[in-house]
This record gives sequence, C-alpha cells and structure tokens, in this order.
Amino acid sequence: MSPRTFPESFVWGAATAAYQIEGAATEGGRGPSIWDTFSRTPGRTFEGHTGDVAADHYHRWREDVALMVELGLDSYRLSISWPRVQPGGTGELNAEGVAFYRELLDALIAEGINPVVTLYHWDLPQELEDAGGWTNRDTAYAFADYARAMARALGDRVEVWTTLNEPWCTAYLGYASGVHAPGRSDPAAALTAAHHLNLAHGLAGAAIRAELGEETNVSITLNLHVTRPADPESSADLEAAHRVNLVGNHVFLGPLLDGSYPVELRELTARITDWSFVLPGDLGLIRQRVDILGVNYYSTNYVRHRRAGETGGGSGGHGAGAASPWVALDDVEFLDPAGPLTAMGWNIEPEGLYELLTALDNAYDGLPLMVTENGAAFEDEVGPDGEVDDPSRVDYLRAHLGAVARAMEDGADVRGYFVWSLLDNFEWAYGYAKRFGIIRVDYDTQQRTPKSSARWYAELVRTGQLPDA
Ligand code: GBH
Repeated sequence: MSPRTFPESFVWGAATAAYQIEGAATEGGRGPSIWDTFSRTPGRTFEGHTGDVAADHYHRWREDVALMVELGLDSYRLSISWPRVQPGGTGELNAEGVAFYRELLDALIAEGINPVVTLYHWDLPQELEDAGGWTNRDTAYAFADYARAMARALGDRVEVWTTLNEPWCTAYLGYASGVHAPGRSDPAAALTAAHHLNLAHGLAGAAIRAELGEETNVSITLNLHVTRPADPESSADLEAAHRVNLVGNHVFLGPLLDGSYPVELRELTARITDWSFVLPGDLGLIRQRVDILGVNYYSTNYVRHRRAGETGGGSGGHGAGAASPWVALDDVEFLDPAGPLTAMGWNIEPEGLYELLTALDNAYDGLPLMVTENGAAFEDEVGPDGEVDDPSRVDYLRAHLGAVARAMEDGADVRGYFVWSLLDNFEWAYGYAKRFGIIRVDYDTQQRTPKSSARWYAELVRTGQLPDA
C-alpha cells in the first residue's frame, strides 16, 4: 500500500491538560481544585501521587514551546486551570494566572502554533465542589461566567474554544465510580452532573459568542464509546451495547446535537432519577452551534448481557472493587479486554476510530470533526544513552492515523489530529506510573527527551505523508 497523504490544511497537533503538566499547585495565586483535594486523600491515586509538581510546565513552558517548534506542530491543545485564573470559581480573576496563559499563548502564536484552548479539563475550583460541584446547577452558570471572562481576557489569541473535555469522565468517573475527583459514588448525582455539564457547555458557548461575535468557533470534546456485543448474533448482547451507547454517548450527543435526551435513556434510568433537573428551556440553551466536535479515542469495549442469576464477571477495566461508572447498566457485563493491550490494559483497535468518525459523519451529516486526543501508554525503556525507543507507540499512532485517513477518504470531515500527549504527565488516578508522552519527562530532573515516536511524528507533520510500517 502506498503512503497516505493528508491534505495541506490538516492540523497536526499535540495535547496536554493543565493539572497533568503544570505543577505549581500553590503558586501564582492559584486556588485549590478538586484534584488537589482528591490526590492528597490517601488511597485515591497510585502511591499518593499528586499534581503538585507534575512536569513543572508552569516554570518550563518556554522550553516546552521550543520542543513544539522542533516537532513542527501546527497547533497545541492546552487547558486553562480554572482555579489558577479564578481561584474560588466565582468573582475576581487572578491577574497573575491570566498573565501566565496570555504569555504562553503569545509565545505559541509568535511561533505560528495555533492554540486550541479547553476551558475545563477536570480541575474544578474546590470552593464550587464544596457547594455541590456539578450536581449544583449554579456551577453551570459559574462556568459560563468564567468562560466569558476568558473570552474577554484572551479572545484575540484563541481560534477555537473548547468548553469541556470529556464530560463523561467528569460525570461518571467523578460522581458514579468515584475513581476521579471528587470521588463520589452516587448514580443520581452522576446523571445530574451530566445534565449540568451539558448546560454549562451551552451557556458558555453563548457567553463566548456574546463576547467575541457570533462567528466564534466553539467546540466540545467527547470521549465517545465504541461498544461491541460479545456475541454479534445475540440480541441481548446487541441490546446491552445499545444501552451503553445511550448512557455513554447519547446523554451528550442528544442534547448537544439533536436537542433532546433520548426517551429510551430516560426510561432506562427512571429507577435512578426522574430527570427533574432538566428545567424548561434547558434543551434550547444546550443546543448551540457546534463548529467542531472534538473526539478523543483510545480503545473499544465489549459487552454482554448478564443472564438471569449470573453475578460477577470481568471488571472491564473499571478497576477491581471500584463501583461501575455505568449507571443503570447492572445487567451489562464489560468483558476484560483481550488481544493486544497498552500499558493501561486497554485494547488496541484502530478500526474503532474509523467506525466512530464515519458513524458521526453519517449521523450528523458533515459535522466538522477533530481528533483531539489519541495515543497510548507503554512501558518505555530508557536506553544507555538516555534515549527512548518506543516502536509500540509509533505502531499505535500509525495504525490510528491510518484509520483517520480512511474515514476521511470515506467522507468524514476530519480537520486535525492531536496526539496525547506532548509530554509524559500526571495520569490522574495512575499518577506518574503511566506514560503517554511522545516526549519523556524524567521526574527527578524534569529533563525532557523526545522519544523516537516524537521524531516519527515530526516527520509526519513535515511531510503530511503517513508511511507504511
Ligand atoms: C483522556 O481520558 C483524558 O482526557 C486525558 O486527560 C488522559 O490523560 C488520557 O485520556 C489518557 O487516559 O470506564 O470501561 O469506559 C480518557 C479516559 C479512557 C475513560 C478509557 C474511559 C475506558 C474504561 N477514558 N476509559 S471504561
């Protein structure tokens, strides 16, 4: 097969998130976030790791921008730490925090690197959590105020605003399984949070456009689940996969793009909630024009319907002992992943990305898409001269970019691709034990070393040609 050529306009990028790389948790006037609280609570993260120092990007951002220049990136996807720019989540901005992002964005733009800015990548100001967090409707309004303030402060520097990163994780991992901050396990709270996140997106999109003009690009990034029935012949397993789609995907896609929550979703979850948190007018507020839908993709799920009398089964990667994030799906069993796995234990299925992109293109007729995260953790080994050769990561990226190229050939309007991640970083509950970077970070010295995947990616960015293996 000949190499595939991406269009000239295709955006090549890399992504990070504030809490995962910045460190400086108590510096520059930053307030505490739910991830500070969560990671400092014994037993919540691997060996008690926190983002206190992380990759020290707050102090080393100039060096990190220089690395992006070396890679030749068109774009950099970063997130703003809400508690760094507005410590309590409401009220006065912290000028020092705003200045940090202004300087960073200016440096990127000066190098011709376009910033894609996410306003919320999970680090809610702790004060808002103390008032109920995402279960409190007021949080959605606070988020819109924060979004408006950022549009005002940084608007001329940002081409695409992304409201939320993966509200699935915020709602279900934060409030149902509790493996993410704030660590609650309450299915009703998770569904309430999901709605308030949708509302927050809608209100924020409107606020950004009120501030910067109707034509301003607003996006949201979702981690949509590609779910397969264990037995494709079994109608019960097919129904199980369908329910995962409702609870995992359509709870967001429905209100964002169709203007409603599916009736089936409301029925499925009726034992948990009466959905009275959806107030008249909310669905109109949520359905704003989505200029680009961000898609984060890592892996697929296999599910089967638990037959009567059965209990137990695989943990499906939720973590042994943890509550399930999948509310209202007690009779859906997530199979333990099989086949080639990454260091996260996630299966490697590039075809899932092809299916996801083409399905979105078909369902939403030409909706512009952007792969805002894709990448993998592997057990990187450091060679005798400090070099890191990571052929598994190169294979992963090549295969997934092949899937993106095929989806584009079949008509999907995919505008760009962001590798997760630019740097090794704080992998949430896994702390520093898992490394997703194309650039290695030595956490003792904070030295950065581009891995062989970084050199491979730089060549791809330069040529726009995806080579065969
Ligand atoms: C992304 O989350 C995050 O945006 C990023 O910050 C993070 O570092 C990166 O990926 C790598 O983890 O519960 O059975 O559905 C991805 C989170 C990973 C959540 C796959 C769902 C499947 C397990 N998703 N996971 S399941």
